[in-house]
Amino acid sequence: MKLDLVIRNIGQLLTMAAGGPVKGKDMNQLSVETDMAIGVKDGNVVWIGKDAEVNDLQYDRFINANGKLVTPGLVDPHTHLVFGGSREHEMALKQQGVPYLDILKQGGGILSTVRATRQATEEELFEKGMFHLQRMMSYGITTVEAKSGYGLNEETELKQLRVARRLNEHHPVDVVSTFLGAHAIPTEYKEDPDAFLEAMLAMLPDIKKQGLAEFVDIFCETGVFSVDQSRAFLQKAKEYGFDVKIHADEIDPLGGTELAVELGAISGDHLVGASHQGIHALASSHTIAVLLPGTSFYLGKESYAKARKMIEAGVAVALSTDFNPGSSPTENLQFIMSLAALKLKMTPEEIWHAVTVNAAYAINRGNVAGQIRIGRPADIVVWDAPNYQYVPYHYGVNHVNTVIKAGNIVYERGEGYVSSPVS
Ligand code: IZC
Ligand code: ZN
Repeated sequence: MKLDLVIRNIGQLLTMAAGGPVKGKDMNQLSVETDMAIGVKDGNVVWIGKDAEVNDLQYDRFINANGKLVTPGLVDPHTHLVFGGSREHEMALKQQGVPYLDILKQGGGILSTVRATRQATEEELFEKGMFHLQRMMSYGITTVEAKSGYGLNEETELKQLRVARRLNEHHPVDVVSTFLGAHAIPTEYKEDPDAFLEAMLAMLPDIKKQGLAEFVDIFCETGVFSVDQSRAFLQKAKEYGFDVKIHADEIDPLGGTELAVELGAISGDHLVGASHQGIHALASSHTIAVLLPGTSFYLGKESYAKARKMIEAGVAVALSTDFNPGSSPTENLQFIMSLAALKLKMTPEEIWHAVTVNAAYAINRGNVAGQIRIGRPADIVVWDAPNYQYVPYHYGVNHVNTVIKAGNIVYERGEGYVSSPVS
């Protein structure tokens, strides 16, 4: 059999192979193979072995990993990818100490992005989405979740979801869609949030029929939606056949973590204010904790999610950028890996589980993404890093050399880049 592609001379290979989400202390157990090679055919991984054995293989093309690190493509399981405009004008307010939720209460924040997204054409949103997606891919992301939630009416929510679908079709990165119609209370429903939630629920049969979203999410937060509203809303979403996610305990600890477990959510996201009970409930559930330290960092908060406590309790933790124009405007998941090390005190071993296998399970892609395995799509990153610890350590810059998606080379470091010497 002649292979399409072989990646040779891999100094450290992390396959992240696992039979399911990796929980608690197991997240610190990382299998590292040295002097390896990977063979790809028809988009899938078909061979993994020692580099010395490659001489027996036939192949069309090869990539020399130069003795460096190779991992699965990264998975970003929580982003607000499709939106109009940007919010740099809010930076001054933030510097003056105006809290995120106050900006929202004054009609800014999410509502400012809602106005821009309603005004934007579908084509404009698509072009902008492509731009951000391309940048994500350059940082090593090969699968991403994308939420709606900047329409808050039927017309614009559907527009956002259609854009996400088109992005999935036209860009190599896989885009997995979530309906977040319950992201904020739009001005026109200010006096009657329950009627707004009814209107968002009424969209679900059509979204299901058109296959426009796999998950339904809600922003459970002070001044947005309460725990009771979130419970009723997500229960209905489940009845319509959706898996559910929840923005829980991000800014104020309301008990959203417990609600995520109670509902059997595929993930509970943020969890900064998760209670002791909430953390233990998570540990004995199938719900994955998606932590987004970029938002604590960007909003200048003292408190971060208690990742150590979660991992010690036995929770499966994933990490994400939360890419959005308000609380985390960055596509750089590698920077989030550094924040996870510095602020969440996660080990490099835990961090790699959190951005690959666990992140894939958090968006129901555990069987196709987040692991390098025979018979699975070849979603692979060749890094310009001598070892896996190096990526979270050397912060704020891009360590990607080559990105391979479903066997195709989709991103290579541009000309003028000087590769670091092998240490
Ligand atoms: O646009 O501010 N937290 N939703 C909940 C966000 C942040 C996105 C935004
Ligand atoms: Zn979010």
